Amino acid sequence: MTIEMRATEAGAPATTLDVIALYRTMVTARVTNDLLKTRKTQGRFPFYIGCAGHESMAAVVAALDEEDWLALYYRDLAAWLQRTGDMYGPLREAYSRTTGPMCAGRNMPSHYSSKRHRILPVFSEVAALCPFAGGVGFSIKQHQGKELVMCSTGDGGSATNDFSVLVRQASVHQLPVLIIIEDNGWAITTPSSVQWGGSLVEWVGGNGIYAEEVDGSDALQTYEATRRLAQHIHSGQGPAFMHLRLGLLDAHSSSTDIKTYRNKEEIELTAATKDPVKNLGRWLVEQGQLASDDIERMRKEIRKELEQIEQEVLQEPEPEPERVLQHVVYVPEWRENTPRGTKRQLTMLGAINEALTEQAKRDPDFFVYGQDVGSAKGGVFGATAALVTQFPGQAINSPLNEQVIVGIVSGAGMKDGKARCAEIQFVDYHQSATQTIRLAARIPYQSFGGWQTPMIIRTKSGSGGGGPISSSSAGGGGFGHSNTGEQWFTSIPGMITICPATPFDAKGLLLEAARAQSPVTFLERGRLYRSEPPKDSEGNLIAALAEYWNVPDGYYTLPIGKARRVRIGDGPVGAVIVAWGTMVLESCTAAANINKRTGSTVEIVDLRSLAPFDEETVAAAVKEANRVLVVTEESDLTSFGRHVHSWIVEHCFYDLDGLPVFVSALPSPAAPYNGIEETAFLPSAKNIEAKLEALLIE
Ligand SMILES: Cc1ncc(C[n+]2csc(CCOP(=O)(O)OP(=O)(O)O)c2C)c(N)n1
Repeated sequence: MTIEMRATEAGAPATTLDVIALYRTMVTARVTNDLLKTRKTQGRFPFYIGCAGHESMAAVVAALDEEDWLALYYRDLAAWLQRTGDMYGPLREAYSRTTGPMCAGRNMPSHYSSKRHRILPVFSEVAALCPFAGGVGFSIKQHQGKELVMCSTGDGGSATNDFSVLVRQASVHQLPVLIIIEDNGWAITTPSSVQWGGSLVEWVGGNGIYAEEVDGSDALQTYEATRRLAQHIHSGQGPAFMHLRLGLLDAHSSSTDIKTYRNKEEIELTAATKDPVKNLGRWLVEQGQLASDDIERMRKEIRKELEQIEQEVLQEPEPEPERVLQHVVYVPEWRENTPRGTKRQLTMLGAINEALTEQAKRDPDFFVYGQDVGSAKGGVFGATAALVTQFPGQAINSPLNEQVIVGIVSGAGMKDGKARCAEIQFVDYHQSATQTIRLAARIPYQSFGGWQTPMIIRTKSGSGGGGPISSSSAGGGGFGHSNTGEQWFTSIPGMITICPATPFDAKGLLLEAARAQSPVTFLERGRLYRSEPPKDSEGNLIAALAEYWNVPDGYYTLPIGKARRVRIGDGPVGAVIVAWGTMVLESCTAAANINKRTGSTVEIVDLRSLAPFDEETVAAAVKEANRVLVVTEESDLTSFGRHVHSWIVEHCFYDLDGLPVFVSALPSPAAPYNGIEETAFLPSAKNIEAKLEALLIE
């Protein structure tokens, strides 16, 4: 049966809905739900979370176009079925089969995901997909696409930061986003009255987003409302919001006992009045479109079909243990390329400016998004100044919200597989975006390679500004401006972390980062932004490193995961220093001083790339020198430097003459503001020289 749906807004086209097909999808969702619930109770798999009461989401999807993107949540089985028609998928994921279309059996069931069907990968973290959905909407708008992105979450989800982030992204940038709160009255045992004060429609509406409350127990009303809101978006009037009132017909999940928090009367009333499947079935019978028998027959047919599907699925393979490390991280395969451009001496800031404009030249979709980056100053440090001049429109100002920034950039990257760049002014401030960053790095693993999240996060890190520690006074960054960052990012599986020491490396590595399919954190040391090449304590240039201040014109890339070896002196190597960022300069100064005083040759291994780090080069250098120092600007707590130190002990033990020496900042929160304390806190050439000297005479 098809029915003409009214055009409820001027200019909105009337549409035809096959109501019986919609009803069948809703029944399929309910029957699948009941089967999986039973199988979980029978102990056939560990967990199930259901959709009963939320089946009208099939009507939402029916009202959208196939090209529209979906950011669902775990109750949206009906939406999955409506979009994909795939009855196998939910069973394959429940039984953890490698054939699972969402995550190949790697994640819990009900985590809907399909690149082919434009369904973004659902997280267990409630509403965590919201900021990514904003990024997809941003990209649609940038490309002047005709589609929209629909993002749904529960009433509990409406209280999350992620939800507020999406509201802000959508309203500030007027994105083609339809946000739906599926309000079933409960967040596990907490009633929705605890999630917001006043009216949700007014709350969201106050952001300039058109908002409506809709009865989700009525699938046809839900369909009509979705058409209306989609039309609002398509006509260029900005984002829309639906507060969809539903009833939850089951317990929260297979781990919850409904009777412990809901009373019998309320459960019965909900079942009697808010069941969208029953309500639509009743309406079809009243309309004479179906007989009561038809409904029962349909249910049985579907159950039989599902049981057959289940038998097939049970023959399909479960994961082998060997695949556990597959799809953790995608490090781009470096393509040999020789920089041909004329070399000029540049600062690291100059090199970064050039990398960003080179990337914009190659990819018109590339942009940098962050606070102040679109101003003539080019962000607080001027890293995007050239982009602003040469490619206006590709350096875009964001609101002061790091999660908004990361969501926009990662969502846009997921949509078309191309990296854009987020600028976080100081690495300390990434902290409000931590969840989104970590999840972006998890997406390829969770979806078993179904999705990639290319994205560069550029951020100023390390103490203060103004030149290497040994050649300048205090950086003065103080708290909030001087954390190093590697301790936060190198611990994220799936994240690539880079920390260049020289302008040449900064440009080549930043351009290579844009080729990565995994997120890259690019730690720019504030002290190195305008730094001169390093000098020894008598003011002589250290030529072995200084050459990397000469930067070629044009495009070139350098490999991620490869360290650089810098040798100070001509004789056999007496010790090797493993360092990165500012500490490479400090280490070179220390090594040059030692070489001058004692004649000893010292090698510096500049890791450049921290995750992954170049284990092969570190091992080879240790084998040659037998004595090693690890130097890090991080506080002496659990840190990346400690990890490298421990790795050397574990893997190079028999090549060592003694315990590797560890040099770091002190175990306090970050570099204090005043110069005296800051100098006491940070490692510098002086400390390194003293440790090096002791090690060499050991
Ligand atoms: C960020 C986060 N906090 C807590 C949880 C644990 N948790 C899982 S579901 C849930 C309730 C979600 O309620 P709601 O958004 O209303 O959706 P419903 O399950 O009621 O459909 C909670 C607290 C989680 N998964 N994520």
